[in-house]
Parts: sequence; structure tokens; C-alpha cells
Amino acid sequence: MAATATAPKTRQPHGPVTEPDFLRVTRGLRSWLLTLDHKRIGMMYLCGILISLIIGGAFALVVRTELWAPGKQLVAGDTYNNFFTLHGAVMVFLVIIPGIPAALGNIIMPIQLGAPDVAFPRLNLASFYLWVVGALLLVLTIPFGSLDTGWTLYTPYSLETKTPVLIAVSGVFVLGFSSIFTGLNFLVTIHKFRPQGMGWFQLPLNVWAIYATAIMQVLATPVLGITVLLLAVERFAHIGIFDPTLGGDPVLFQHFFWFYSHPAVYIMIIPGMGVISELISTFARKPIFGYRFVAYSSVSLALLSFIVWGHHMFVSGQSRLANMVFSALTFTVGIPSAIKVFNWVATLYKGDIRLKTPMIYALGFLLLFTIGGLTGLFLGILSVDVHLHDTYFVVAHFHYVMMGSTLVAFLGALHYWYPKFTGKMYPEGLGQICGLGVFFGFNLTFLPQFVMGSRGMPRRYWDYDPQYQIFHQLSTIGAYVLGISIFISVIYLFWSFKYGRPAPRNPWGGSSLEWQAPTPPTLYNFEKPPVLHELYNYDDLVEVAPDDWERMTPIEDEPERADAIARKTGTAADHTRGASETEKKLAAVHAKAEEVRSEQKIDETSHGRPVDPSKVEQDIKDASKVAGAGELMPMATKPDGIVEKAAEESKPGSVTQGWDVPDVEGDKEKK
Ligand code: HEM
Ligand SMILES: [Cu+2]
Repeated sequence: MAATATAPKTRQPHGPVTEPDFLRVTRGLRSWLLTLDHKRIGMMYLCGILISLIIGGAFALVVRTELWAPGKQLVAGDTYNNFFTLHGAVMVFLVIIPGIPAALGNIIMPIQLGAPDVAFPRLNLASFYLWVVGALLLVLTIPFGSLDTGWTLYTPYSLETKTPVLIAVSGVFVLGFSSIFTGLNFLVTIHKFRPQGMGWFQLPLNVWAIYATAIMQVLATPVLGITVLLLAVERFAHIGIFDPTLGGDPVLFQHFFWFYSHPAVYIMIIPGMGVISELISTFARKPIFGYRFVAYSSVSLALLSFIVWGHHMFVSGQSRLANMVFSALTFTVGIPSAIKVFNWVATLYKGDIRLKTPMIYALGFLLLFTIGGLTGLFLGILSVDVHLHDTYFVVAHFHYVMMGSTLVAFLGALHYWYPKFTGKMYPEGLGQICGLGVFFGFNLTFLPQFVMGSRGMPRRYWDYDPQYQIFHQLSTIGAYVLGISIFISVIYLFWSFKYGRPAPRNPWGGSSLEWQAPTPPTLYNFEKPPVLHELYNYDDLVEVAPDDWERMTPIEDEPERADAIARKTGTAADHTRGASETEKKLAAVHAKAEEVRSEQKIDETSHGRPVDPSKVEQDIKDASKVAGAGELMPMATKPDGIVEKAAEESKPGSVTQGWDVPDVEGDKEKK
């Protein structure tokens, strides 16, 4: 590292951006509503999610205000039930589950892959409209008397209540399909749209996390669909599956529900963990410690999350043996979770830490997730859970993980990538203040809930014993601090979209491919195929002006260049420590590719690319054959006349061309 830090470097030129960006390439409401561009679809999700967040937040403030003192403050008991149910349903199904993957994942993940779009742009748009339909159905429950079952819809009450359960479960059913289609789309995109040379272990950890999430979305969500369908059928046709008076079993509903909803909590948290890895690495200017462990732990969390659902039913009359097995299995989830936390802390160690707004959220996440995860382990202990089940302790636990972790990660990610997709900077000082407001407000809201829960305050109660009042009041004050901080953030994010100062290409010195795309990106994200650099390597990134980072390339004389190559190969090998043979061969291919690249002359007009990219691609293919590493993904290439086509495509009903993905020999053989 030291050798290259002193070597003279030259700015890697990007060249002027010649195409209009995706926000400007076409105009008008229709061009947005019928768009097939993943960034626009992601931004529409984002608007919907932020609006839902404000609505869900307002419901929460009603609940907290009611709890300021024992007895009636604002709303009566029945209305209180409506408010906490709607709050939970909106936050879970409309905000937290789609928050990172569908909104930010959609906008950023394809760019991180160097891809022009997701694999199925039309399916992507369909998923968005399914989300809209599902959201509207949930809203429609309000004029029909509002739901009062809690977001968990437990039987037998959900079979008896006069409130509009059918409308609500139709909404949940439709939202489930939105989630499944998004998952499918991302799985195929990650498998098929990686550029040439980007193997699985060169994927940014955010992409790994989205991949693990997508597996769960595809495997678990159908169970939710079936569960709510059965609930609906039971309600109107009385088939006797959940209704005890007809010989059904109400606890069966809980099993079905948690078979989805426990993995769902990982559908919420894993994407958060993915962005945290990106944020911590970028703002500590260090490669992530134990990349492979962090990547694998996402996948192992995804798999483990399928076998612990019974921990929600320790006191529902489950057999003792089942209780013991589920309790033991619950503890295994702590292992991959802890691996991540330790690796993030190790990444921070001796890092060059920069406390920008996204990093404030990332550091907050570390603390809040640790508390949330550890209290989950307390709840996993059988004897402890008998005491704590259905108390405010559980409420505090899941808010630490859902809100303290996932929502905080979402806000961090939103600030991190905001300049990239809007082309504008948000007000940094205000961002930092609101970030701290979220952190302190959050803790003030939920720490007292651990205390009152452990003292026996039950959840979902409208009235309470005066001994709990002080905890409720602290919690309500915290909720207002939290609510105001988030509200101000949402306001300045919308405001900056119009009035913010223009953002540079790479404001944080990020190393992944999205920072090579123009800001805001063009319709197909890149004007030229991006250059693959070593993942999470910040050595060549220099802050040329405040919040404006450029990659520098050492090019002057032979020894330095050799050093750079050696360093790259050295670290590439490091990256694949403990790797399979194929991975080692791949590393060799990358080393070769790097050598080939640096032997090409780089001149001003080539945008930092070697003069003849086709030759390099051929060389990489040859090298991969020599190394026997099997086929590499071909880099998707952009058709000519892209701007004219874009205008053509935005007309409703026309066909998107996408980038042509050249056939490689391996592909042909398979067919
Ligand atoms: C780190 C490992 C975790 C463990 C060991 C764990 C364990 C538990 C246990 C045992 C319960 C049942 C408590 C009871 O009902 O008495 C529970 C409830 C819950 N947990 Fe976790 N949890 C973990 C992480 C998470 C995460 C990451 C999320 C969400 C992002 C989450 C969300 C929830 C929710 C929503 C509930 C209760 C829902 C309800 O009853 O309404 N948990 N957790
Ligand atoms: Cu669970």
C-alpha cells in the first residue's frame, strides 16, 4: 500500500457525458408510469415507501400519544386496536419488506453489477403495480371499518372479527406476489448479468445480500400467500381448518404464518446488512474484513431462518420436544449474525473513518442491531420467554431489529446513494443532525420498553397500571423526536431533488461500479462498459475536491506499474484465501486480465479504458481458457443509437431492446 501511495498518479479520465441522464431522457408522467427503467421503477417504489412511512409513522404517534397516561387520552380502545394494527401492517408489508430490495435494490443493484437493467424489466414494472394494488387494498380497509387483528392476523379472532379481514388479506396476497416477482427478477439478474470477469466473490456484499434475500422471497412468500388464502376461505366457506368450533386448529395458522414471517424478518434485515457492509467499508476506507464470511453468513442466515419459526409458539401449546428443538435452533441464528457484527467492527478497526450522514446511520445500526439480536437470544431461552412473551420486551426486541436496524440501514443507504440517482446532494449538516435525532429518539422510545416489558407490561393494551407510566412517557417523547427527525429527512430529501447542489460522480469515494456511472446514470447506466477494479480497494481513490473522489492510476514507469500489478494480484490471491480450485483459477484470470489492461496504452480519449477493448475481452477469454476456469459472463454491450431508441421505447407499448448479450461458446453448448 505504501509503495503506491507515494507513486505519482494520473487522474483516470471519464470523458464528457454525451447522453442525457435517465431523469431527462424522456419527460412527462406517462414516461414514468410506463417506464421499464429499473431506476425509475425503483424511484416510484421509493416515493410510495416514503409516503407509507409517513402514514405508518403518524399511526404510531397516535398509539404513543394515547399511551401517555392510563385511561383514554386520544382514542377509545377499539380505535386504538385499529391504529396499532394499521401501523404494523403498513410498516411491515409496505415499508420494511420492500424498502431496501425493491426500492434501493432496484435502483442500485443492476448498476453495481455493471448491468444495463434487471433481467425482466416488464416483470419489474408489474411488481411495482402489484405493490400499488396491495397498498391500496390495505388503505381500503380504513373506510370499511379498519382492521383490528394486529398485523399477525392470528386465528381464531381473525375469523370472528367484523372488521374487513378479507380486504386486508387480499392486499397481503397481492403484495406477496410483488415480492416473489422482485426476488425472481433479482436472482436471474445476478446470475446472468454480471459482467465478464466479475465472479461470485467479486460481487459487492450488497449484491450478495440481495441475492440471499431473493432466495427467501421466492421460497418463503408463497407460504404467506397460501396461509392468507386459507384464512380467507375459512372465513367465507368455513372449511374447518383453523376454526376450532369446526374441528380446525388455530395454532396451525401460527405455524403457517411464522413459517413465512420468520424468514420474512430476514427478508427485512439481510438487505440492511448488505448496505451496512458497503457503508462501513467506504467510510472506513478499508476492504471489508472477512469478505467471504460476510457473504456466506448472509446465505446461511437465509437458510437457518427457515427452521426456527417455532420460537414464536413456545407458549401456544407446542410440545416440549418441539420447544426444545426450536429453542436450540434459534441460537444458531446468532452465529452468522455475530460473524457479521465482528467483521464490521474489525473493518472499522484502524480505519480512516469519515462521519458522513450514511456512516452515522451505519454506526447506529451496529449498536442497535447488536441489542436487537442479543435480546432475540434472551427470548429464545424457553424459561425466559414464558415470562416475556407478549410483553413490551418483545415489542422492543423487534423494533430494535426492524426499525433500529433495517429502517436505519435503509435511511443510511438512501443518503449514500441519493446523490447517484438524483444527481443532487442533500444538506449534509441537516442530515447528520437528523441521523443523530433518529438514533437518540429511537433509543429513548424503545429502551424503556425493555424495562416495562420485563416488569410485565403486556403488549397491545390500551390501558395500563400507573407503575408503567414513566416508561410510557419516556417512550412517547422519544417517539416524537424520532418522528420529527424522520419527517425532516423526508422533507429535505424531496426538497434537494429540485434544489440541491449538483452531485459529483463519486461523492464518497466508493469503489464499486455504480460510482463509475455518470451522475445521474444514463438510461442504460453506463456510457462505456465500466472498468472492473479490485473490490473494496480504496488505494487509488483520491479526494480531488471536497466530496469529489477520482480514481488515480499509477502509470509513469515500469517498476511502479509492476508493483501495482503485483499488489493487485497479491490482494486478489488474498481475496481467494481458502478458495476452491476454480476460484484460484479465476483469480489468476483476473491477474492476467489486469496485466493485459495495464499493458494497453491508456489515452485521454479512451475514458480510462484500454485503447482496444475488444482485444482485451478476447485476451480475457483466452486467459480463462488457459486457466481452465470455465466460461466467464460476457459483458453486456449497448446497441448503437441508444438515445433515439430510448425515446422510441418510452412510447407506451413499444419493446425495449436492452443490451445485446453476446452468445459465448459455453452457452451454445448448453442449448
Ligand atoms: C438475531 C437473531 C434473532 C433472534 C434469536 C430472535 C428471536 C426471537 C424470538 C425468540 C421471538 C419470539 C418472542 C415471543 O414472541 O415471545 C422473536 C420475536 C420477533 N422477532 Fe426476533 N429474533 C432475531 C432477530 C430478528 C430480526 C432481525 C427481526 C426483524 C428484522 C426480528 C423480528 C421479530 C418480530 C417481528 C418478532 C415478534 C412479532 C410479533 O409477535 O408480533 N427478529 N424474535
Ligand atoms: Cu422469529
